[in-house]
Amino acid sequence: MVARSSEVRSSAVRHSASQGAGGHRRRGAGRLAGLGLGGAALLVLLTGCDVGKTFGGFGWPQGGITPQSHRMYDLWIASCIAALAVGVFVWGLIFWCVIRYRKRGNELPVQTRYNLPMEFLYTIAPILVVSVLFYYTAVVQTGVDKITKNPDVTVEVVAFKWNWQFNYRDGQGPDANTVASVLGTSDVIPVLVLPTGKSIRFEETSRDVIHSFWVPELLFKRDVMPGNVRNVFEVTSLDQEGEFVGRCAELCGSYHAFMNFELRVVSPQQYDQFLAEKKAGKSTQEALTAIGEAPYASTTEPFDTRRTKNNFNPSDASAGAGS
Ligand SMILES: [Cu+2]
Repeated sequence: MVARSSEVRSSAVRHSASQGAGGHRRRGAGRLAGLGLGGAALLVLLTGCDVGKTFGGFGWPQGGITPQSHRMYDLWIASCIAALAVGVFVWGLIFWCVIRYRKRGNELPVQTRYNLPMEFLYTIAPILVVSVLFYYTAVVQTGVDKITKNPDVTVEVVAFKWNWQFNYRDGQGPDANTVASVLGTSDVIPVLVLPTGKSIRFEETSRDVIHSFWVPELLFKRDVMPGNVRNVFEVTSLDQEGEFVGRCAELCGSYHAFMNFELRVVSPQQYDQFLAEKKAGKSTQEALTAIGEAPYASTTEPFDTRRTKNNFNPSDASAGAGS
């Protein structure tokens, strides 16, 4: 009891003695905070506008070909910079505290529990940070999910084990008609031909299990559901001509890994001609040749199904029956 009261007394004495140093300490904390923020600002300045490029996109894939992909990329980069700024500030505070308040003797240090401004700060600051991140995430996500009334092109994506069919439609929804179609087989990779500079709606449906339509350059994938579900998404434009590999991104069975297609982005004139050729009854390969494009996919190739009667025979009950 005696020891305790003397401890309290000595603490009180020290507390009053350190009042003068309090202002000094606050200035130190302010300087440190300023240093952290200044460091983050300097980092941005030194690396120029495209910070993402300097740091390899902070792990996010680069080279998106739609406005949506660029907005998602920018959100990611901004979030990383915000996270790093907060990180530098917090790490700075931790190291400053470790050094400034290291143990100097056996006396109890000044206790600062129930410091209201401090508790207010570390309650409000995280809420603010999360609110800002939430706001921009909601804005970008709403933009990515936006569906318009009259997209320039509507294509129905039909997935099945283990390939794709792309139906060019004359309208939106399940009641529209297919005017031309591209079908993948075990021997030929399906090529989805689409124009640059046009808004495109993808209406997805599956014939069997859940698949996922994924073109890495769209920085986007969406599940393709069986039944009456039509998963719909749109891109406001494709900004770059070229060949881009497409994949199934949902484990859908034995040959899931080989369920590839190719997205071929061409000029609007080439696209119109391609569609006209298809409507006239040409095959996809003939139509591609007619518009001066390579007839077959170049980003991926059909795989060997190895389904011969020797290694795939469902009637052979002894195989896998556990007998
Ligand atoms: Cu699949």
